[in-house]
Amino acid sequence: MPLTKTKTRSSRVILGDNEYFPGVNQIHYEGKDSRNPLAFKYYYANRVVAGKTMREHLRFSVAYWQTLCEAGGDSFGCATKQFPWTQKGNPIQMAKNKMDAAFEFMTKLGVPYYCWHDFDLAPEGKSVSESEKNLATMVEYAKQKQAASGIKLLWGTANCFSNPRYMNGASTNPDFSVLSFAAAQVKAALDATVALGGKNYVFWGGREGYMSLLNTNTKRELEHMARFLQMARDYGRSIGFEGSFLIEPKPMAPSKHQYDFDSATVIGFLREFNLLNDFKLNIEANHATLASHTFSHELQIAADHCLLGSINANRGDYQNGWDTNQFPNNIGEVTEAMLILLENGGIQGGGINFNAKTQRNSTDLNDLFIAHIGGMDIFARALLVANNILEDSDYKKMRSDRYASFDRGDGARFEKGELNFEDLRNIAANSPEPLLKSGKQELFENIINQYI
Ligand code: XUL
Repeated sequence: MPLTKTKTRSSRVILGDNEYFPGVNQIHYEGKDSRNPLAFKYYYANRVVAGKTMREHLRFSVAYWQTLCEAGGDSFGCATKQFPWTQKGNPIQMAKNKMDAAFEFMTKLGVPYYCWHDFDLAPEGKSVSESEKNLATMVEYAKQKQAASGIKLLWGTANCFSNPRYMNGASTNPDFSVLSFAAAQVKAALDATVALGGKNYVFWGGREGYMSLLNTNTKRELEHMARFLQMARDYGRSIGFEGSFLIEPKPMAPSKHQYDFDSATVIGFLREFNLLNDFKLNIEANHATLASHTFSHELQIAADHCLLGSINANRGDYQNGWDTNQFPNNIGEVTEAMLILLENGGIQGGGINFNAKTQRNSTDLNDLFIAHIGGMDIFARALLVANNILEDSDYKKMRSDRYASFDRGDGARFEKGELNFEDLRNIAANSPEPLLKSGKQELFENIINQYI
């Protein structure tokens, strides 16, 4: 719902008492020749590509913690951004101001979804009950904002990593009482997700791992994590949550080793503990880099198992070994990602959530818009390029031709399970030496470049 200059009732609910971005109007598509930094060059929500609108393909989401809470502080210096919604005052009033700013921002940007951690929305209380009460208050406020703006909740999650009690883990903590506090938090966050019609619920295991193997019983910790997830799943289903539970792989940071290391590790874990029916994966580009994988590798492994639930869009820095959470801007990388999405029928129930922050020295309020516009444009452009590659080039055929020997004869019998190991030996013994067949890697790379 675009915000209007003459305030309608809906505009008033979205904006609250203050307008936080008065210099920014509704962001529109102006095309690739536009010089306006506050306009889309490629993202045109209603443009139809491969049978669906861009809005339906991309399902963009704003990450509350990165956009509204991340003020530029790092371990060498305090915050650099003076957000007008984070001045000192009554904590609930401050949370409401932040939510006013969030819905104004998201409405002007034109994104259909948002995501939060429990304590991004509401201040953490001094007890479990006080935290629950604060969250419930903010959920009621969010309900009105969602209804007035049409913006929906893509996923909720609980921050079970910032509070000092979680320094040795949450569900994997060796102290049972800490595990019970994590459960209380996840229960309240699930209640809030259901109350706000959330499509998914995310588990990112920030401190579910270890700092030193010497003091860690990995077997017990992994079994505790699995039991915790099964109980959370059962509770979620009992209160009517019908969406997917998502695990977000990440190999390290803040822990030295995190159990949800990468897609393949998480899939093995879900299979071992019988969670595959309810859980999918939330793949983040920067986490893939930290695992020494590409973004597209992580997406492909998840898609191969029909577990590609959602995406955290961002990028890391190839020289730094930590999470820089920059906005995506690498057209080659994002095109490869979109190829995987298009070939696998899209994201299953999730969306593209900008888990990315404007950097420490980007201190203008409108930098938040510029960063998101860039992220949305790069995905929109990559969608167009990837669709052209699939519809117009030899890319798909070249790849399937490499496997043609499995489409007929003994290769097809092998795939159907009709040969035994001795049969394979006899086939080899009666065949000439296989010809060397080029993998054509550079040609594949050239095709991507040609269509960009
Ligand atoms: C941390 C991270 C989190 C999760 C949600 O690296 O990506 O923001 O997305 O807890």
